[in-house]
Amino acid sequence: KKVNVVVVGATGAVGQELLKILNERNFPINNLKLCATSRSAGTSVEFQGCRYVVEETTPESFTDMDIALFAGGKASLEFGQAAVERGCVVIDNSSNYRMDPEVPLVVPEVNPEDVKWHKGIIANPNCSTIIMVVALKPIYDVAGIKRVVVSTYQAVSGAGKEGIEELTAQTKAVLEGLEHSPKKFLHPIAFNLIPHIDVFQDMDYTKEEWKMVKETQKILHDDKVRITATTVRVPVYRSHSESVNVETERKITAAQAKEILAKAPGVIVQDDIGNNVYPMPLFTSDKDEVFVGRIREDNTIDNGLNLWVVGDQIRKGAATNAVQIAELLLKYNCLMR
Ligand code: 2RA
Repeated sequence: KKVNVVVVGATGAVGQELLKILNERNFPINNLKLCATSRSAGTSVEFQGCRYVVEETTPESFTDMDIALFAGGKASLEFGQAAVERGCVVIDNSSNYRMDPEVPLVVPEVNPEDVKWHKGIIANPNCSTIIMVVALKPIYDVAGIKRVVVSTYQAVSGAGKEGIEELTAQTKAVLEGLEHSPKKFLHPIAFNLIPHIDVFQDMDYTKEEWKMVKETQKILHDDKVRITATTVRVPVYRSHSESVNVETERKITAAQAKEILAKAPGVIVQDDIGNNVYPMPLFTSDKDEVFVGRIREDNTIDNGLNLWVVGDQIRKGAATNAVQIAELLLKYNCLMR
């Protein structure tokens, strides 16, 4: 079956990656429509040898469409319901609906079946959450998880194209001894780390940190898993890295964890310290898998493990995950038209 697909926010970093992945995975498209804000409308984008003119998003953009992939931002608040009313299933990469109890929050390797109870909108989780939960789920299934302490090292492309441009321009300026005031980030990002992603919220944690807590519990269907996060922007172009300390319910050795993770869907274990092998963001970019290494026991507690988890946050953390959800809609036959 071929379906009609509309990409909203087609010209941004995630939108462009969505098109790349739809093409790579040979997603069965009948009609494709590309939409964006009025600022980007009129630009043309190539897809599978054809040029498409980007249209301004309106409620009518969703007429006769089966699946809408929203790249992010406020667009799904403005147009999500209009799409659903027209029988088009929304896969939304923004945080607008993620914690809505009526909206499934899906990582296909973790909770694919949640796609089945959608009421028109399915949310794609936050990038750092997706990357962590793909690595945690196989351990959760075997040993249960009591508590997670995670610190992230998030690439500038998590903040979009302007994040990438700012790191480049600032690095050049610093090397040339010139001034370059931060615009996209609150502080200089070149040769620096910023322990502040998104806005501050309850208990002095950032929204990004709360996303890792609440979204992980929703995806695992388990509010009892205790999670605490510190999220940090680092001067890396692409791929988020995470130091994850896990306290399991039952004992699991590092060797068992390696074996379980090696068999897990969407995970590649890169852990050969004898040969200095472990995941690094420079080498995981443009890949769909989540890479796990430095797998070792934490002997400060009874059932502790430490993991180093790295993944391309634009692909698995956003666009690939969204296209995988679209594939599940076809597999489970749960479109609305
Ligand atoms: C970031 N998590 O890296 C965000 C993107 N969704 O800023």
